[in-house]
Amino acid sequence: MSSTRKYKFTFGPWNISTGGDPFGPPVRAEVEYAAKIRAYKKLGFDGVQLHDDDVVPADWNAAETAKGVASLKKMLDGEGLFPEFIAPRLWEDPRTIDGGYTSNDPAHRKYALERSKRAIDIANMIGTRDIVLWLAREGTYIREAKDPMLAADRLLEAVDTLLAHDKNIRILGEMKPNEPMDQAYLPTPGHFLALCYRASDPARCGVLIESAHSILAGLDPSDDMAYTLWHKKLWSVHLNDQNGLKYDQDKTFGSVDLRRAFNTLWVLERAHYDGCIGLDIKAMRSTKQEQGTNHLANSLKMVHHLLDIVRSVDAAKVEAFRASRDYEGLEMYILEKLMGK
Ligand code: XLS
Ligand code: MG
Repeated sequence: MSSTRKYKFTFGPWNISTGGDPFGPPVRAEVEYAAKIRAYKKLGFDGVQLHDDDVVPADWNAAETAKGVASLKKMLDGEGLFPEFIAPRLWEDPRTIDGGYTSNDPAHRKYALERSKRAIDIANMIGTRDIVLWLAREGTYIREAKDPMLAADRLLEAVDTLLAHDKNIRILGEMKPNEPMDQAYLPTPGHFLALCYRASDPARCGVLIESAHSILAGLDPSDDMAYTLWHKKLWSVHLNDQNGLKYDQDKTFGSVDLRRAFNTLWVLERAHYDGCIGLDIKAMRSTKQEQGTNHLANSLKMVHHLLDIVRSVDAAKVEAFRASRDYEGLEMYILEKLMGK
């Protein structure tokens, strides 16, 4: 069955990067912020994902913040771009060394909450209701460092505090099992979903799933997404790819496992997923300056190519293969589709 569903595509300014990694310095010059914003439409994207400090520096006062937000909003409006979400960056400040909401230091927990509330205020000013929590440092290097049940209390308390700060916002947990922590708390979408149902307003608590994060947890992104869709709580996705259980690679969508990427889009398309499709992709460190956005263009191209394949799959044929338990036949049907045969 063919379809003409239109998706909204987004990425974050951090996806155009200088290529520095833990083992070496930057290899590309920093692209000026305004130039990054101007690149979106040309690359075929509709919206921008933002950390709080991608909008304004975290230490600006209220007046500076309001002015800074207004100026970025003007820039986005001028380009016809929408802001998809604001994510408080709770992993770079010295006060988040031991985590934000689950830090053992009460002053640091307070900082994390205050900074998150400020992220909500920024979201309101810039015009989005979605707050993404990537809980980067909420976890431990050694299990004895924190009380894991108290940590769950604190995470729930944080979500409730944010939901109470603004009655309109939605919280989207973006879970990742490890890196930078050895073990993260709430390591998978399923864990965060369970917490949502205990939140003060479950209807405003949902999930953003990033393919690489599911793969790092040994899970299949399409099944993670399908289960979350079943809960009506898949509110955003970050499509990318990942070569096994290593560091988070954020590779071009479909570049490692074409069939896994196909399955991801098959699930989204068939479930009439209506959230944004974010492409959280990193350029290879070896990429030259003038090719510094090709990973984004290529990933978007991969989404469109795979959507064409998804839309060419004959649902009746699939059902017939299923009914006759001919999974060998079904597999070959899908493989040939992927090979354009
Ligand atoms: C890191 C995350 C980050 C989020 C937003 O792994 O994917 O980029 O999408 O904080
Ligand atoms: Mg992400």
